[in-house]
Amino acid sequence: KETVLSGIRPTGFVHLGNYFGAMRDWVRMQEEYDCYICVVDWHSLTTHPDTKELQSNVYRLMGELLAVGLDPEKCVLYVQSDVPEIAELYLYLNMMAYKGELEKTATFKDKVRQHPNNVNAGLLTYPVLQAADILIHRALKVPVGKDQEQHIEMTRNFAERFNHRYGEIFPLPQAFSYGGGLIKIMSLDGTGKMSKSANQMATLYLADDDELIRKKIMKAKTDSGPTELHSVKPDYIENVFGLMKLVSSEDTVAKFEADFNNCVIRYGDMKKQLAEDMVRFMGPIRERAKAIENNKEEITRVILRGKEKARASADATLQLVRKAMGVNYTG
Ligand code: AQP
Repeated sequence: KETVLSGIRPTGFVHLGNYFGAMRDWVRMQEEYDCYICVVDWHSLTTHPDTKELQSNVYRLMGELLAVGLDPEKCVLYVQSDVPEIAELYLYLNMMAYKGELEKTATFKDKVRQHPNNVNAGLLTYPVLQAADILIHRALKVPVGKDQEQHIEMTRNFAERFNHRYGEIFPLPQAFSYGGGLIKIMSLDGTGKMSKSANQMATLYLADDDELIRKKIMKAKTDSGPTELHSVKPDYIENVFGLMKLVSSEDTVAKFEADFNNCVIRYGDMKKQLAEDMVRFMGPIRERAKAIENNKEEITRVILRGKEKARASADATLQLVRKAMGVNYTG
């Protein structure tokens, strides 16, 4: 079986972008691959240095991962800081990464804009730590959203440089999505990707109650409709259709597509329909998450179990790495 690695930051509530961009594929992949799914708490420190809510975020996120269908019997579900081997590999990989390429990374530039007073070295080397997350299990496939594509390409570059210098230790991983193309869900206000700490009224969180889901969808950005037959949809309209394709029936989507093409679409009606289909889709996940979240002992058991398995895999890779580099002095 091929090895798969993916991660998510415990920086807030899980949203639809996380779900459709990544988590949905994780649930399917655990049936076919050796999956490692990691709550990447070290990554969250790059932008969220206040750790007051870290523990509750990690527990809630673990609960949400279980609620969407990840099964600790089928995949290794663990927390990044439980696996110190990742930090050692990160150190070695830092020598394979160049300052210039790190500074050019799109996500780094975004984060500098968002957090101008905290441009720390961890933020700059974020793609290196992510490469360590992936390479520590010698993973081949990385199911992620579109925003992560460049990071996976950087991981391949670091791995290739390492292999070239010290020997073929790492397979070269690829970003993966069952649909082929990687997914990007936009924020409902049409400004950039949906993300945990963006405009909360424009982000659909898995924890939102039914009324809030309806309210947010009814506020989603639209316009007065097309004026020419078969026109090209603006991004924010494409996004509403995109969400509909994910949760509504094919007939429903086809009806609104036809209305759009014939310039008779009523976005109010479309959003009402989307809201109802979304409520039907998200409600059961939210209720499962609520039930699991309160079972702290169960989540602790899952974390401890994941730690043991993830460390065994990480240690095996690190032995190979140290041997290849010649940093093992006592055999
Ligand atoms: N909008 C999105 N569309 C598709 N996929 C997405 N992902 C995130 N947003 C979208 C995918 O979710 C996985 C976890 O990524 P993350 O923890 O970095 O999620 P985030 O919401 O972007 O969280 P941040 O970085 O914590 O948000 P901010 O910066 O607002 O604080 C990844 O596979 C990602 O591709």
